Amino acid sequence: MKKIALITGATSGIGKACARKFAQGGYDVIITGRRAQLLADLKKELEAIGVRVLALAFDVCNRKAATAAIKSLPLEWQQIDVLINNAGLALGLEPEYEGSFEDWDMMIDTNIKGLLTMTRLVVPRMVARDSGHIINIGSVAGDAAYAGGNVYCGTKAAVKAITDGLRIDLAHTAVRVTNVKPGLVETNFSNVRFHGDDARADKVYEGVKPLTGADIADVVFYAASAPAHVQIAEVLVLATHQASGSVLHRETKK
Ligand code: NDP
Ligand code: 8X3
Repeated sequence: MKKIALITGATSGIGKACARKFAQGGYDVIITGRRAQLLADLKKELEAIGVRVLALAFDVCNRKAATAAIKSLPLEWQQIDVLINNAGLALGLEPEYEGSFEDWDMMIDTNIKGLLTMTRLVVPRMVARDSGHIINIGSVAGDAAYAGGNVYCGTKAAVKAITDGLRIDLAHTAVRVTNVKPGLVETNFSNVRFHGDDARADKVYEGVKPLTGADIADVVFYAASAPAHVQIAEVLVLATHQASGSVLHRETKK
């Protein structure tokens, strides 16, 4: 039987690239996200590669819906080998003393609580059969705060601590835990962060060659493909002209 990967946030960006990479790598994939039509389109695309695809539309912040989705998995989809906790977002770049309560709640509910919900729902079966791999998408933003990053950076710092904690809790098992921490990746991330202000989003990538979702998917797939005794605990992946969350060299137009 083929291995199975479940990817949250597979409708766009890094998650979509992971779904493609794992499908190309021979995995059957469970793709999830809130936008059902995008999942249906991706399912069609990936099935053409010759793998099985299960599309589950739900919001990771809705614990009832997430629980129902995992509990409803048909028997042949229950053995999830790789859980990629990717669904997440940043909202706003205001100073903390001017930030929006709604934006904060959504980031915390998605990036921290959604990731925890999926982990709690999927990992027990991995423990029971003593195999599996959880790959969380953290961020360079979790290593150090940058201007205006406050709460988003806090959520990714939490992802680091939660990932490290899970690795400790699973050390007696063969289940592996990885934190992949990307830097600047050109996806829908900035359009979401700036609430649909695409011109402002484009400026984020001006004068620099950012990473792509496919670059991150390659790293995620590499971690999942390592020999069973090798646990890639954490990987920081930056664009060549990025040095940290707040240091980025941009080419200025002459
Ligand atoms: P995108 O906006 O392109 O994709 C985000 C994905 O998350 C979408 O598929 C979206 O699906 C899903 N998502 C968001 N909220 C929810 C929710 N409540 N329930 C289910 N799915 C949800 O951004 P990226 O691909 O860039 O982001 C993916 C991850 O990578 C995030 O965790 C982000 O923090 C992290 N990251 C991104 C970086 C970047 O520079 N782009 C750098 C470092 C980390 P839908 O809307 O259909 O629900
Ligand atoms: C997403 C990338 O630039 O906000 O985590 O650190 S950034």
